[in-house]
Amino acid sequence: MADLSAFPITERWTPEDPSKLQLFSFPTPNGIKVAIMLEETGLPYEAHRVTLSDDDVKSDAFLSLSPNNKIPAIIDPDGPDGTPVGLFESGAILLYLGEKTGRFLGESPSDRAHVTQWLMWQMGGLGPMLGQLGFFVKFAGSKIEDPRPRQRYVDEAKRLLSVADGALDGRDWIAGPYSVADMAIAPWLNALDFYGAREIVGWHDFLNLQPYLDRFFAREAVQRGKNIPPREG
Ligand SMILES: N[C@@H](CCC(=O)N[C@@H](CS)C(=O)NCC(=O)O)C(=O)O
Repeated sequence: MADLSAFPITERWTPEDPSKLQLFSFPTPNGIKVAIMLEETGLPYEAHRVTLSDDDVKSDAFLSLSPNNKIPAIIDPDGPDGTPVGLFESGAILLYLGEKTGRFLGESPSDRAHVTQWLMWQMGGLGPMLGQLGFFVKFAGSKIEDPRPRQRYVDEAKRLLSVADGALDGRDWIAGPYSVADMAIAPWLNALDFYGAREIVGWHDFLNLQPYLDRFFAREAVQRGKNIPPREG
């Protein structure tokens, strides 16, 4: 039986079976990427709900694994050198799980380079920009009277959507084969609905995006992973 006692987070979010991979997360776009990958690969895991409240993400227990105070984070009891490994940052976790299982990183070296490219595009562009758009459209930023910050993110979101729309022209998945890049990008595109921002970014002008989301959410593993861990309970 694996011993995870070296990870202080396990004192608060306690593994039932420490031989399984431990996921610490919440069902946001960044969180569900990892749950979807775990469901797609079939790796045995346990999910622990870490809410976005300071009591959770800024607790000493959580910071001991994720010093950036953000979900998701994992502990893999069966790390690459045979000892447990802890990781935060969803993109790094997706690459790690892809390498561990040999899946969803692309078949050829060229595919893999493109999968990495699109994953980085999501991590450095789509996620942060749409997150800011959400702040200015749905959350506290919507009370700011100066229209310029909001417009800046509306314009940037439109630009990014046009990039994704172009890449999806004539193909089902963003980098060729279905990959971790899709698991990272599609949940963020879907977040525009949650933000109530589809109209202002002209979602329906991008003809390839809704069919892409429909394909993504038709996958059984995505249907399961999108609610892991459950928001309440
Ligand atoms: N770059 C990080 C971003 C993660 C992130 O932004 N997580 C949000 C939820 S989607 C969070 O934990 N927010 C809590 C906080 O900022 O206090 C990743 O991809 O893992």
